[in-house]
Parts: sequence; C-alpha cells; structure tokens
Amino acid sequence: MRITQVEAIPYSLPVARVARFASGSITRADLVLVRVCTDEGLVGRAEAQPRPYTYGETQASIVAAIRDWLSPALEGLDPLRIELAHERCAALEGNVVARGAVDLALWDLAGQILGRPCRELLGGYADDVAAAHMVSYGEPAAMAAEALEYRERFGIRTFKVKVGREVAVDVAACAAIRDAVPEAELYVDANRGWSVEQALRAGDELGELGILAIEEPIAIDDAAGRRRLAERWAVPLVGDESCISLAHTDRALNEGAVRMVSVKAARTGFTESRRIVALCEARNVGVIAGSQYEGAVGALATAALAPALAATARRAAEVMNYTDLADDVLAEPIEIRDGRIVPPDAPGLGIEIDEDKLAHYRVDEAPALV
Ligand code: MUC
Ligand code: MG
Repeated sequence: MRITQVEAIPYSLPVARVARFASGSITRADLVLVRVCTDEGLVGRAEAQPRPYTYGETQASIVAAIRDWLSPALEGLDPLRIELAHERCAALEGNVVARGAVDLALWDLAGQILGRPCRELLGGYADDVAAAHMVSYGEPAAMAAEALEYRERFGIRTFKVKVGREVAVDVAACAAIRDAVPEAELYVDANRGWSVEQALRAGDELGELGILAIEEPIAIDDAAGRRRLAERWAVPLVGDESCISLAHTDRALNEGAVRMVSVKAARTGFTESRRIVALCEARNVGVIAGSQYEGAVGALATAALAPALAATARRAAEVMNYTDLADDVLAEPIEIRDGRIVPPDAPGLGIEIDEDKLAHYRVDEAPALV
C-alpha cells in the first residue's frame, strides 16, 4: 500500500458557546480535516485546529503546508513507516499543528490497516479515561453554572479554569466553581496573561481554594520569573505553550520551573507526544493530556492517546470542548460515560465522517466530480 496524497479540507463549524481566554478567543471553529489517501482506498483522517495566537498557524497556512510540503513529502511512502514519515514531515520547520494532524491521520490509517484501535497500538494501558472540561472566561456565576452543568450532565469532576484576567475576577471565578461543585478537582490556565506580580498574588489566593496546578502563568520567555513562581508555589507550574515539541519540553524542564506538562496530540501527534511523555516520566514530571479546543474529530485523538499510556491515563484528559460547538462532522456521537470518555472500538481513531455535513461546512470549493 502506498500513500497517494494528503488532502487538507478547511471547514468552519458554528459554536454554541464562545471560548475566551487570555491569549485569544474562538467565535467560530475554523478547522482542517486531514485525509491521508492510499492506492488501496483506505483513508486516514484527523483534525487540525488553527491557533494563530499560539503557533502562528492559520487555517489557510495549514492547508498550504499540507498541500505544498507535507503531501509531496509523503507521496509514494508505505503508510506504516510512520517514523520515516515523521522524519520527512519534520523537515518542515514550525507548522506543528499541520504536522501533528498528519501524524494523527497516519496512525488512524495504521489502525485501519492492522484492524486495531489506536488506543491499543499506542500502548493499550486502559480502555477509557476520566474527562476534564475547560471553562473559559465569563462572569464567575456563569462559569460556576457551566461547571455544575457538566458535573450533572456528563459526570465531569475535573475542571481547568481559564484565568489570566484581573486576579480578583480569577479568584472569584474559581471560588464560585468551588462552591458549585465542592468535590471538583480544579486547576487553572492563565495562557501567559498575568504579570509576575499578579501571578504571585493569584498563586497565594488560589492556593487557598485547593487549586491543584497552574498552567502558563506569565510570558514564557521570562525564565527567571517562572522559576521564582515555581519556587514559591506548592503546586506545579504546568508547561503548555512552552512545551510545543520534544525539544521545547526538554528546554522547559531544564529551566527548572515546569513540574507538569500538557501534552497535546493536536500539536505533537502521537509519535512526538509519546516521546514527550517518556521524557517527562524520566524526569519524574507529571503529564496531562491537554486540549486545543478540539472539535469532535480532534477529541477522538486525545481520547485514543490519553488511556493508552500509564502516565496520561492517571489524570483527567481535556476532551470536552467539542461540546462548545453547535455542530460537528462526526456521524456517531462521542461516548461520555460517568465522566469518562470512551474511545470507539473501531480500527484507528474510529472517525466516521458525515459527508453531507462536511460538504455543508467546508469553506473551499469541493473538487468537481469526474
Ligand atoms: C490551553 O490549554 O491553553 C487555549 C487556546 C488553545 O488553542 O488551547 C487552549 C487551551
Ligand atoms: Mg494551556
């Protein structure tokens, strides 16, 4: 079997709830469906989420990177040679989201070829994993109501609360969520939004609310500031934007501030994510299977990775933000059972696309039928 082409289809989904956080907002889910096509008709699929404020990639740049660079690099290759594919794709600098999605689609294809779900191919540690929901900016009372809704509707017990605003607002939001769901596990993510002074204050006040970790509090280039915070805090500083590749993660750990890492299938695929997890295990650093506000197709990738490895299976995985969208392109709904996401048993990622919906939401010209 040979890869014939990698397609990139841009599509845009409406949101039911606008996500706002310190580094940006999502008012419409602009996504790219990646399709690794083969001469035997099997197609590997994955979703890429453009996040210009984090990686500099846009929907158009992801499509161009795949069409002009990654597809030509992979054409003619046996799709099971994933390491070789990874090496070839890594010849393109940056573009982590485009490259990550191609890697996920290759693994989806491998699963289909071998007849096994990706969760098993990646390690098969557990069958499912606890799900965490990320609560983005709003009035504190509305954020608390959202957490309670996810507790009651899905059984979610772990929440990542977006902070990085005025410290008083951030603390009020976390206190409101703590009151609404007293037993919840809470951690926060400032997306680099605080100054060092704000972070110092916030850390003290949030500590009293039992916050378990603090993600990217300040500018990631401020190594001295990050170390100062980490030394003062009893809870770990989580690396996210500072850990966007294996090499970045290595550097962040060497700097000494990061004591937990958000590993995201959406940017390091499965191949590099596994290397990051191994690095963290060697350094006795915890990992969280993190999110990039995926759509439902993207959530299936995290749902495969998180239970597959012992280190990621230990903590709730951030998989619930597809529920912020008003619609998606999956033919079958994702299964959330008692606060856990259950990956499909189908080969690969178990992605079945509703082609009518994709045709409706795609924002390029569909190729003419011949
Ligand atoms: C996170 O953990 O920072 C915010 C933007 C994005 O792409 O993902 C998030 C979540
Ligand atoms: Mg983050």
